[in-house]
Amino acid sequence: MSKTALITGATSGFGAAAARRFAAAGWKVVATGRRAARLQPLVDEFGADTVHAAAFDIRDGAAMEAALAALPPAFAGIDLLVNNAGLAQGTAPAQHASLEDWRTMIDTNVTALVTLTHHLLPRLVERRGAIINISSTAAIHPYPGGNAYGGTKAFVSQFSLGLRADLHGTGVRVTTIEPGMAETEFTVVRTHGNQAASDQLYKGANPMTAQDIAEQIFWVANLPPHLNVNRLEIMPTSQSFAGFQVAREG
Ligand code: NDP
Ligand code: 8X3
Repeated sequence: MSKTALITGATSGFGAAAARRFAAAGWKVVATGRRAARLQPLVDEFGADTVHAAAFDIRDGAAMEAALAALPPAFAGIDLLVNNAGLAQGTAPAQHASLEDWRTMIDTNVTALVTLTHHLLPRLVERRGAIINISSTAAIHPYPGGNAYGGTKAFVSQFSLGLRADLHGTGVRVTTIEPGMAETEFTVVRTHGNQAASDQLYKGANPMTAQDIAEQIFWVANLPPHLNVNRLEIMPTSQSFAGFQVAREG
């Protein structure tokens, strides 16, 4: 019998590519995101028996509960939760950053992620399922302007390890994937719609693609049940580390 994956943020980027990857391999997929018009093509492509579209704002707790309650029976037994929906907003230094942007990131990347996880944990335990949380290199490697975004992703990485400890003995696997630079709609969203800035960032950088990350999610999910990848940090070869910065007097 085919397994079922619930993938958040399936309207774009990693989530859309992962939804396609799992559906093409015979998994049932619950695809979520706010933009319903982006989910419908997945249903059209793979069929309503394979993809169930659930359009809601993941920050809206009542809408999330309603979407879960409305899952058709064939999609209700979730084997894999891919917590992918998320965003960065802004690159300003903390002292100039927008509090609204910070709250949006925390509400989406942290609060919504733990809420959905809390709702689905009983089903995942029952089915000896798996959770894959999409964090970021920003969780581990700070950079100027990363402030609250890095903080949310540090939470995701540490929460994943904590879940792993608590789920000891249940057979439920938990992985956090920490990608570096990948070209999706991420930077357009981060810059509040500046496509030129996004194009400039990725120009000549040979960044990772959504498909690259979808392949890692699929690989982790399909490992034998006795193997658990705790953390997977992955970057494009073109990206690496810079040194500490020093502010000098005078
Ligand atoms: P995209 O902007 O292409 O996709 C983000 C997805 O998140 C969209 O499907 C969007 O759906 C969904 N989403 C955002 N806010 C909400 C919301 N309030 N309610 C429901 N869904 C929401 O970016 P990526 O694919 O790159 O990002 C996916 C994840 O990967 C994020 O968590 C991001 O932080 C992380 N990441 C990205 C990296 C990169 O370089 N691209 C690197 C490391 C991590 P919709 O707008 O339709 O609601
Ligand atoms: C996205 C990667 O380096 O822009 O999480 O923070 S980065």
